Amino acid sequence: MNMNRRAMMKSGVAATAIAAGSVLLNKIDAAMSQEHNHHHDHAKYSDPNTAVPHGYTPVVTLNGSTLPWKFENGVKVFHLVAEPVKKEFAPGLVVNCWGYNGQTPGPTIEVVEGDRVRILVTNKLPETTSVHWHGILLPNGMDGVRGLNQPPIRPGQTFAYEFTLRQHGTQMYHPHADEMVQIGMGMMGLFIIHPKETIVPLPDRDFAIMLHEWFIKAGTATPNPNIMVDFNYFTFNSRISPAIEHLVVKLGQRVRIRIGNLSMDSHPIHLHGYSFKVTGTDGGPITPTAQWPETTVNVPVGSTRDIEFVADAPGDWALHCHKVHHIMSGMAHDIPNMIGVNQKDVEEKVRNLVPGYMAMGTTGMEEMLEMQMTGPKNMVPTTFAGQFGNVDMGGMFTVLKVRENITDYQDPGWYQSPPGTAAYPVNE
Ligand SMILES: [Cu+2]
Repeated sequence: MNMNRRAMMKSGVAATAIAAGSVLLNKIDAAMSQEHNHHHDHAKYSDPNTAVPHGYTPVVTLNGSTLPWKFENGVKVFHLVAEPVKKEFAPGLVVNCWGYNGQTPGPTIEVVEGDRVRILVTNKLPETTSVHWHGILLPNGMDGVRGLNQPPIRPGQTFAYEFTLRQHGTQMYHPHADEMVQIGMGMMGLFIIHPKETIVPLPDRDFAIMLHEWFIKAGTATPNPNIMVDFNYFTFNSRISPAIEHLVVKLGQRVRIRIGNLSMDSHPIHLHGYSFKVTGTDGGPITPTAQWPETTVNVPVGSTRDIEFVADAPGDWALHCHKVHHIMSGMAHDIPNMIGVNQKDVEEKVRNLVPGYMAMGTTGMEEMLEMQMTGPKNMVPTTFAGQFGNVDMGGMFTVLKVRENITDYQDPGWYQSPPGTAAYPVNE
C-alpha cells in the first residue's frame, strides 16, 4: 500500500485528480489517521524546504520547521500530533514538554490566502485536547474551544478541522482545553498565511519566533504549569540563548521578523542598530501609511507582531526581550540584594544550615560569570563567550548578523568592525 501511494505521489499532484486515485488516497488517509503515527512518510507530504512557493518568501522558524502537507482534491492536508516531547532548551537542559509532532513550539503551518486546508489533529496526550486557530476567520464550529465549539478530542482520537483561509498575516494555533497546563507545557505554533496577491516589496528573509516562559525547579526537568508569575526560563522557540539560532542576513536585504506570544507576560522585543516598522498583528497587516517606527516592539499576551526593515547596517546586532530578567535563566527569585555586602564570613556559616549555599552578588551579579558554576543538574549557565568576553544573557536573546559578502546563511562568525569603528579603552 505504501508503494502504491509513493508511486502515485511521485507522478505528481495530477495523480490526485484522478477520481480512482483520490478514493484510494482517502482510504489510505483513513488508515493513516488510525495509526496515530506522527512519523510522516515524506514521500506523500511536501518538503517545504524544496517546494517552490509562488510569490512569497518561505518562513524560517528559528530552530524549528514548517509542517509538510499534501494535496488532496484541492485541499492542503496537514497532520498535527499532540504529544509529550523532550525539548532541549540548550545543551545540558532537556525539558519534558508537551507539543506537536515531536516539537515545541509545534511546526509552523505556512499557507496562502484562499487555500482550503484540512488539519488532522491526533491526540497522544494523557488527557483530552482541542486546537484553536488563533486569529483565523473561520466557521464557528472550527474554532476549537473544547465544550463550546466541539467535543473533546479524547486520547487516541483524531479530529479534522477544515476551512478556507480568507485573510493573510501571522496567526497562531494552540489548545483551548486545560489551557494553563497544555499551553504552559509548550503546546503552540505559528500559522502563517501569505497574501494571495504578492505584496511588494517581498522580504528576502522572513523569520518566525514564538515567545514563551516556564518555571522549571532547579534540578528537575518538567515545567510547573501552575506557576502564574514566577517564571525562570524565557525562550525564543523553546530555546534559550546562546542555543537560539542567529538571524543571518545579507547586507541590503529586506527582513521581516514575526513574533508570537502565548505566554503569561508581554515581551518588549528590542532590536539594536535599526529602526523598524511594525507592519502587522494577528489582526492582519497594517496599511503602510499607518505603520510606525520603533526600536522595541511590545508583543502582548495572545498577540503577534510583524516587523520589517532593510538590513543596511552590517554587524552583530542584539535582538532580545527588554525585561532584563527575561534574558536570564534558571534564576532563584529569593536572592537578597547583597551588592556592597561582604559575605565572606557569612557563606561558611550559612552552608552549615543550607548545604551548597553560595554567596553571590557582592559587586553585582557579574561575578557569577567568572565562576564555573556547577549548580544542580539539568541547569545551564546564563552566559556565553562572545569574541570580547562573556555575554551574560541566557534567555530571550539572539543576534541579527548582517554581512556584506556572504553566499549562504551559514553562521558567518562574529563581526569584525572596520578600524576606527569600535569602542576602545583610553586609560590603559
Ligand atoms: Cu520578556
